[in-house]
Amino acid sequence: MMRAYVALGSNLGDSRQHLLDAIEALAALPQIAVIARSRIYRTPPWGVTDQPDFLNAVLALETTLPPHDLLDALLAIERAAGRQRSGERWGPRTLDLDLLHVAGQTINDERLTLPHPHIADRAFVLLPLHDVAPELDIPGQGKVVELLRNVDAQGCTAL
Ligand code: A4P
Ligand code: MG
Repeated sequence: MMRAYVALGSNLGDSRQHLLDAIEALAALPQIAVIARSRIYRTPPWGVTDQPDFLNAVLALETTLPPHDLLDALLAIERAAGRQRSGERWGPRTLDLDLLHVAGQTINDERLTLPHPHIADRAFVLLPLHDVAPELDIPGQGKVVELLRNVDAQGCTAL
């Protein structure tokens, strides 16, 4: 069993429902147990700012799936939610599922980077991650509670 953290985001359609459906879809997989769920946050768009606010959340999972198989499961759930890849980086999406951290592993290949490289820059990731794992150490970045002190979380509100 490995502990994994997954970030959920949506800013198209019924975003809250997309997040809840994704949590249900993950929990329904026999190789995955959902251990903890953050609050859902409304967050201003980061990166490309000319798009609707996002809803973001984080899940803690226990899983027997190796990291690449877990990524495949996340991508399948995104597709089922009608995710269209427009090609625009950081653009709007019905559902985005990012793998943040898997048992402290470091991976860098063409399909998967672990830990997720941008955790330290993003209040929309750190706030919900802090709900479920404040003491978690992100290899190469730092402890969640400390990283959160160094980002601007103004404008992010828990639903
Ligand atoms: N990939 C590599 N590593 C990972 C990983 N750790 N987790 C690969 C997930 N995927 C990983 O993803 C492209 C490929 O990345 C995947 O096929 C996988 O093989 P994608 O979802 O198509 O690309 P993307 O999400 O559009 O690009 P990017 O740069 O990852 O966008 P982000 O970082 O997800 O940012 N503002 C707020 N407030 N809240 C948000 O949730 N999200 C974004 C998107 C921008 N601004 C936001 C939010
Ligand atoms: Mg993504």
